[in-house]
Amino acid sequence: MTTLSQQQCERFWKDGFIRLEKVATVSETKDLRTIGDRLLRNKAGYAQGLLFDFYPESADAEKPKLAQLHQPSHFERSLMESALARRAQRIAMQLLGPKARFVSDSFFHKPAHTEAVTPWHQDEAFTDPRIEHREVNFWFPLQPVSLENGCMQFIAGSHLGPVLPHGPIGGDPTTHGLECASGFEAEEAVVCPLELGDCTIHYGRTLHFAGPNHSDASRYAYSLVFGLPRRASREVRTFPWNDNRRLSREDRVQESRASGSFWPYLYRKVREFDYANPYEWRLGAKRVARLIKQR
Ligand SMILES: O=C(O)CCC(=O)C(=O)O
Repeated sequence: MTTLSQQQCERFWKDGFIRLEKVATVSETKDLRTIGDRLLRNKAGYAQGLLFDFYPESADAEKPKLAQLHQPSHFERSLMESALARRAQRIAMQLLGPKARFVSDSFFHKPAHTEAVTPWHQDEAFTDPRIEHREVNFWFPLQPVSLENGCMQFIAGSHLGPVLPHGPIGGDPTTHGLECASGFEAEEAVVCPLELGDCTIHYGRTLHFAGPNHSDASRYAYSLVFGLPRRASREVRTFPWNDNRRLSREDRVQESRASGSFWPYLYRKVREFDYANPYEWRLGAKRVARLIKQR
């Protein structure tokens, strides 16, 4: 599957998500699994705060309940240059238009026999409310997924409403993960089991969840996010759950930038900068002004 039919595009915009078959080849998912396994085993990104637990990071950092490695393509260039990433981008362009570009990727790992769920959330709840994010997220399981090992579930049409109130998991301000507790009916969830090579795509505002992993094996997933150029939000809104957070991973981000990782970080920012978007220049100028003020 390399292109969406008109009917599939319409279904995506009606429901806020879609389930697609055979987007990746089995060999592509096996390669992804090998890469993800290696990066997670080597703790790639931990020092930079890119590898973290969605749940409160316990003293036993060896055993995250739901590990997320954000931007694995920073460590494994081939991920962004793959035929799969290009295929996904073509589909993203069908949904969002020709300006859709790569935003980020992530590996997720949920260990065997865990009750830990990926709580109900909207990806947009993690963002700055002053900025409008128009993004689509491709989620590829790296083994077949069902209710038993934590497949994705969605609330159809939830992307048409507002960003609902969220809070950090368990009310712990050091936790990366957010959960949405109200404003929807979890019983209405659409469960999306998938075979190897299949994926779901959801919009950044669509409510989603993945259940516990009751199987004997780890559950891996790889996600690819594409978005339109960012612009100022047309709504005046606040996401108070993002105020006063003290993410444990953020401490590592700051430490790593202070201790030598600043230049690679700056290099990446310069390379990934959206030069054609005047709004990004405004945001960049504000950020530099803030940095100068802090020194
Ligand atoms: O893999 C998971 O359990 C969660 C993935 C997710 O929430 C996402 O990709 O937005």
